Amino acid sequence: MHDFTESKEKAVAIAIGKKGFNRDTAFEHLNEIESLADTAGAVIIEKIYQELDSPNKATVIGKGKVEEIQALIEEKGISLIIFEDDISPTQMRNLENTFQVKVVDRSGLILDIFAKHARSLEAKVQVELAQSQYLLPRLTRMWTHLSKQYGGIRTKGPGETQIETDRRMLKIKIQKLKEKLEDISVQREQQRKGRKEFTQFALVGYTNAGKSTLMNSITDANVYVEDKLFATLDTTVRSFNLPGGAKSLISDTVGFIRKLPVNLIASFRTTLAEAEEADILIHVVDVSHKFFREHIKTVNETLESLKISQKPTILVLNKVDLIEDANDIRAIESEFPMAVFTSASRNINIQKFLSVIQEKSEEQSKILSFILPYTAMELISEVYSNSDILSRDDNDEGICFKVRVKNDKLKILEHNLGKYLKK
Ligand SMILES: Nc1nc2c(ncn2[C@@H]2O[C@H](COP(=O)(O)OP(=O)(O)OP(=O)(O)O)[C@@H](O)[C@H]2O)c(=O)[nH]1
Ligand SMILES: [Mg+2]
Repeated sequence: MHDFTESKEKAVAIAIGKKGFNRDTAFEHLNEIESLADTAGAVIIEKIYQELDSPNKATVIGKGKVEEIQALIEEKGISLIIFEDDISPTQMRNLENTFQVKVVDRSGLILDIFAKHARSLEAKVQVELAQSQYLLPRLTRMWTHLSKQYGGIRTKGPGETQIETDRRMLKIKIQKLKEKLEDISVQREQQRKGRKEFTQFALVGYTNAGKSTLMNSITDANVYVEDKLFATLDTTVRSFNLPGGAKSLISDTVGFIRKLPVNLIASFRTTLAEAEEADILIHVVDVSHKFFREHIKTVNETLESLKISQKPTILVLNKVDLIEDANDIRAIESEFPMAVFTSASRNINIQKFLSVIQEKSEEQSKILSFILPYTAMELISEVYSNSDILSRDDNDEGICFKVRVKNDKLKILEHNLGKYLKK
């Protein structure tokens, strides 16, 4: 991948949209690219929006725009062109040949950021897999990074045989990375097994919404927080106590964004598995963002694609401290009557948030109290494997249990406990 980190590269961001597409939205998408570019280490000198009903097959933008950008490159010392959406490998190649500077598209840019932020082995393997898959059809470009790695591709004009060799090597690498990921996912699955007895919450949401800040405000996780996109790429799981005392688990993981590259979602499956396993999702939104409704929609669509949109979900409208007009808050309150408003960074409404998640968790499970005789070995072990023990008191009467049982296990456990249950 391109390395933007050495110095701030000057870049031009280009978006195209069909005639009549809302310009405001188009420029918001360009602003988002600007944040992504900033995170990657590039600075956008100019944002260009072109209305086009059908993108040019060879160069995406029209001939006139190509010339305009060419002039801009020379005049302002631009070294990078960023497309707001994805473009084809051929278009990328053509444009690089014309401009003689690097051209990246949305997926390429996001992959760069992920590569830069990956810390754990798991995140690194996942990013590398997604990058390799992205790279495969684009091997003929000036991939300086790859040339370092394989010692094969020169900056320009590699021979066909060399490209074929590289492609074969890349395919082998993809296979190896997939196997590695499979191993990691088996280990993760093992770790998760031990947690089934607790109510598990998973923070999900658009990148930069404040998920990690919220996690830190209720646990001692100390997850890395930054005003950059995709600060978090790993999953952190921590326990915390609900106001009623029940121990629960909360996980913080990678954030979502519009058009998250598909191969990234696919390879981040292991990390996202935490959200898949959760009992309750906590959808965190930066409500101060002008386009927060679009963010909610994107997150919902991503949850759908992960097949977890049906899970019980709590909507948290965060960064409420940044909304100045109380009327705006009231309007949003009536639009989202079920939501909790918080400021994770200023600790506003965190107690309320905790009591809402407690309520939701109680809807998902029930507390049972009963006394079992010491001889009921099988029942005792059944209780242990199917519930969260809140208290156990061994006395003359027998073993007094207070346990939390998740709804899916409730019927059978209640049936088996039968006469021992206090009515
Ligand atoms: N004003 C304000 N800023 C907040 C609030 N919550 C978080 N932030 C800031 O928003 C930025 C992003 O916060 P994070 O907690 O890193 O967001 P995230 O959702 O974990 O982001 P990614 O990990 O990048 O997906 C940081 O600069 C936080 O300090 C809030 O309630 N109010
Ligand atoms: Mg985070």
